[in-house]
Amino acid sequence: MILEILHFPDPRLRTRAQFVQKVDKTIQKLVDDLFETMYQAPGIGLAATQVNVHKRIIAIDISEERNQPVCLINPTILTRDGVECLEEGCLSLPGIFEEVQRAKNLTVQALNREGEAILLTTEGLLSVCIQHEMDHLEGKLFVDYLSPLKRQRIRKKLTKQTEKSS
Ligand code: GNR
Ligand code: NI
Repeated sequence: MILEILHFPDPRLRTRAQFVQKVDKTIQKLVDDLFETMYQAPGIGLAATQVNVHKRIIAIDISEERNQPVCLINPTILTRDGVECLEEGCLSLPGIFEEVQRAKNLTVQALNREGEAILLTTEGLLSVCIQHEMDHLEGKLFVDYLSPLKRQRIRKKLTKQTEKSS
């Protein structure tokens, strides 16, 4: 099922997500819907927060072939190292692309779609994407790293777009 993606400055994007207590059928269905929504958008990641579900669940696939899904439930960053500066986009900020500085190397602990504990070592784009998605779970967006002036410009641009389409 394709889910509707919230757009900045929707205040619901500022919600802090809750930990998943048990990875059951309902959670797995949500994971599948997140991937379906992410692939059709198309995006390389999607956090449950973006579809107004405030649970700590992330879907990622940075592969060209779109065949390497990474599902992270209750993710925690154990170690971070190095610096990566990439231009980021966000499905909740259509048409906005800005450079953000993040850690380059991570070790991340999470549960997978089966509810099993996994440990990931990541670098580059995958690390950036994980940090971007984990920010969503905290109600944070990449525009929060920009200057207030830049953020205000983006807010105006996106508010105008919404007015036009409604
Ligand atoms: O599709 C996406 N592309 C992207 C590019 C650089 C850094 C992060 C991302 S994530 C984004 C999809 C999205 O909004 N995820 O929350
Ligand atoms: Ni995003």
